[in-house]
Amino acid sequence: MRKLARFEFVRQISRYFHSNIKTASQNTLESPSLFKELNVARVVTCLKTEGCFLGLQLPEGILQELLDFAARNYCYGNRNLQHPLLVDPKKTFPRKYRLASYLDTHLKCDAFQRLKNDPILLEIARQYFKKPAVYLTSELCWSFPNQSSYSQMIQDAQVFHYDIDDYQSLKFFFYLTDVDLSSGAHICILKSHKNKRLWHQLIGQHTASIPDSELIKAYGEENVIQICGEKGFGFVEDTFCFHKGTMPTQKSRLLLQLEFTTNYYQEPRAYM
Ligand SMILES: O=C(O)CCC(=O)C(=O)O
Ligand SMILES: [Fe+2]
Repeated sequence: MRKLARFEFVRQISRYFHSNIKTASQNTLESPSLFKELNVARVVTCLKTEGCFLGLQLPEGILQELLDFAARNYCYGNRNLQHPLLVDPKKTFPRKYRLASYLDTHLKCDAFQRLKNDPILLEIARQYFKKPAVYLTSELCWSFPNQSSYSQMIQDAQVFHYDIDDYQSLKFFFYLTDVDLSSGAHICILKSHKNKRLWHQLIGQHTASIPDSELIKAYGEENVIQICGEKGFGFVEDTFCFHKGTMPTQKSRLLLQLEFTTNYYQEPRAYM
């Protein structure tokens, strides 16, 4: 799939085929949405034109539940099971790791399950894909102020890249800590989900090794947005947009991301 999905014309053609959702954990549980205020058509239009929509908001109760979960459960330094650590979101400070992921443990958190099955989030994805959406993967992860080499930045998704996890995919991101420019703002190059340079389609995920400055030049400085927001703030992005995280310099960031696609894959690429 990855070899093909990097090409825009292949993704266009794939829209006419049925999805392979037989094995997917597609959820049709009809619970009330946490995002009743959201205008789905507006979100979908924005995703089509800009590749990104800013303005999701977690209800306070769900945010608190996720933060409690994060405080009470182990996360794993640099995603290594040998390095369990407890991080209290109220007292975060620089750590010896660059990041710490809850790996799959957050799947047992009820608040996470509500998000994963949220009918409005699924509807946004369905209308955007023009096909049923399936949950593919997710991650709850800290990033800490630290030093990072260039190859670690590539590994940690802190250089511009695009994710090829299916022919169509959307990621919902939620900040669980306050995020400003010094605490891990996510950066997106709007409109870069379409009309990519042929070379950038050809080399696919290897675009991550192109210097950020070159990609900014190619897709326009005016399209680069640095996304800040208080805890509970969220946004949704077409993963074919060039995007990246940034390493915090002051305060740690806790981020939840959920990915929806049109096809299900047994072992999705969880990380870069
Ligand atoms: O950390 C971020 O803000 C971006 C993460 C990302 O792009 C990814 O996991 O693919
Ligand atoms: Fe990414």
